[in-house]
Amino acid sequence: MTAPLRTATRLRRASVAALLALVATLLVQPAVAPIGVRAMGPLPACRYDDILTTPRGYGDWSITLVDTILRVTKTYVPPDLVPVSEAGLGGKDAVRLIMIDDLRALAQAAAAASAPLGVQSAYRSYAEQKIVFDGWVARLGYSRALQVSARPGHSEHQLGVAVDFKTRGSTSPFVGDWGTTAAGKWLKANAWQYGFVNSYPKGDIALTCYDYEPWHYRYVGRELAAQINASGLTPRQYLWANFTTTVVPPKKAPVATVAPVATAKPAPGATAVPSPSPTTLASQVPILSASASAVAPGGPATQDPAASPPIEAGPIDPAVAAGAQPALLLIAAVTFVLIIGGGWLAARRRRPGVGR
Ligand code: DAL
Repeated sequence: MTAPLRTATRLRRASVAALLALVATLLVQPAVAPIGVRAMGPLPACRYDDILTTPRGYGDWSITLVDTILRVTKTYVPPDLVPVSEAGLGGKDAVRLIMIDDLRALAQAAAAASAPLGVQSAYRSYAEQKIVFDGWVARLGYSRALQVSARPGHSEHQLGVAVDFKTRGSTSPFVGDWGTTAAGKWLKANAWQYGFVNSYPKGDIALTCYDYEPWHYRYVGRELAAQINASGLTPRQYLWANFTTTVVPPKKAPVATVAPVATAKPAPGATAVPSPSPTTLASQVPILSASASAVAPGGPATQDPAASPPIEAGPIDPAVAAGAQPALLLIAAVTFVLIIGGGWLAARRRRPGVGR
């Protein structure tokens, strides 16, 4: 075999090998995020940060995610707040107009099922949430307050779509396990049909980052509530996986610490947030690492996602999927060059008078 012919044969073999490598790479590479899912990576593990959430327009009321990391601005005040009395419920609390009809339907259905509802607390401004949170800090200390109350800017109550329910005529849902009362049980089973989802279900503190709150429901509309209910995910997981576009760095920047407020007195508004359960955070978060479950006394905890597996078993990190692209392009380019080069050399050899 002449030298050019040997070269052409080698090139052809190399082409086939490269092609096989390309196919193998395509088969083993992680799937890109499914269509319709736009998660910005795995659900961030519980920690305390102050990152502006996106989306957060007033029209995005159903999909805006606030949690212990993500927040809205101080000036976020929904433009269409109306008293809950417009839904036939007592009290002066307000909610957004967009949910009034479903709130009324919910209340009527609950009453018809001998589980009459009242409202403990609904919309809270940034300033009101600060009073409430500071009240809990004074009462329980900063670390424990973080588990029962959102810092200002981080509460679903500021979105105007959250309602803390109670049993109509009772003083508070915070004594004992309100989830076992007639109203609590009825809501758990039926609220989604009216567009409401429980934000902080029992046993899910590792996912929600807050204590169990059987009274705290968030309105997302009937369609989305049905989807969240069917998914079996917490609202935080579902919104993060499907709608949130905020980029959350793996770790909190060291300068973003929120100073504890140790001297504030419990305010009247403090009754609007849950009474803490004696259960400790650590005892409720078996799937979090020790670093995640320990909230440092007097200050917010940070959790290193690298030290514990991500909570969300869901969408692939687009960055991971994107990382495979340059390698694939390189393999494809090499394959292309080898095939063309091999063909050219073979043709050249066959042509009379060209080479030997
Ligand atoms: N109690 C909930 C977490 C809030 O303050 O919004």
